[in-house]
Amino acid sequence: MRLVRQFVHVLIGVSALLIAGMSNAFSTGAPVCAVDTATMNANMGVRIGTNPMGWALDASAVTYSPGGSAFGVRLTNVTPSVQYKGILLWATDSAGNQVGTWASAGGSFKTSCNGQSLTHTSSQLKASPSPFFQLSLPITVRGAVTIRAFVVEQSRTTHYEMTTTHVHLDPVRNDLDIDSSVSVSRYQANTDGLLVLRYLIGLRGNELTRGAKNAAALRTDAEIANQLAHLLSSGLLDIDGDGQTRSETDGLLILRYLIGYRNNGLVEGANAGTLTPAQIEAKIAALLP
Ligand SMILES: [Ca+2]
Ligand SMILES: [Ca+2]
Repeated sequence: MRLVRQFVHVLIGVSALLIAGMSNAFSTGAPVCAVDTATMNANMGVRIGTNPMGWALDASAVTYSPGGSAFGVRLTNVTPSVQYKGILLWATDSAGNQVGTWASAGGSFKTSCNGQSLTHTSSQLKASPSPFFQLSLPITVRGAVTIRAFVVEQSRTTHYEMTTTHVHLDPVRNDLDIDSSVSVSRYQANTDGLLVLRYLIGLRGNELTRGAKNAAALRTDAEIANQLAHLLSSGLLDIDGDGQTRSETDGLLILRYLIGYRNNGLVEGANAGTLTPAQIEAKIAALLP
């Protein structure tokens, strides 16, 4: 796995529950959305050791990004010749709620439970490693996420669990929902606009965010600063296109726009470049998807 470092450290526990010795997996996929060890023990035999067969869940990164790119997870075995019949894969948040949506992997696999689980389509033997199964997590997910897998193996009777530490990376986006209030008054002058203006003035820490976050804001103060740093470094806040990003022009343009100013009322005294009011409006509108 690649090491990735960002703000908030959380734990993604990766648990793999392995059953072997079954004569059959459910031939058309697991009939449940999730399963626990006790149920597995009761139905398929008590495990006989700790990871005796070398199975592991391999993640595409040590971070996950709520609202961002899909998080890849695949099933691997230290012995490539070991095959498996069935799999049930799902994710839970820190409260134990099943979260996220799996992308259909096609072929031998399908999603179930409205996309919240992924399972096999037949009990034919499948080679290791599996494809990378892609999990998308909504932006409302915060904190620890546990990816769990239940695998029906080719032979033997055993299952095991394991955990590994990951890093939560809140995704930056090319938009002006600075506090990530999402659907609740997503773009606001007195929160997002004020945050941009304060940041460009040079305020940081509590001075940046105090009183400027929507009650529904999902981003932490550190994540807000990271979002603003992203917009600044990518040049997206140079609204008037003069090659600089300044509070008294670009910051003011954004604040005015979010208040509702348009045309000459928007740009008067705040345009250091050569763009027309319409072009400036278009640049801001592009940051309000
Ligand atoms: Ca917002
Ligand atoms: Ca500028």
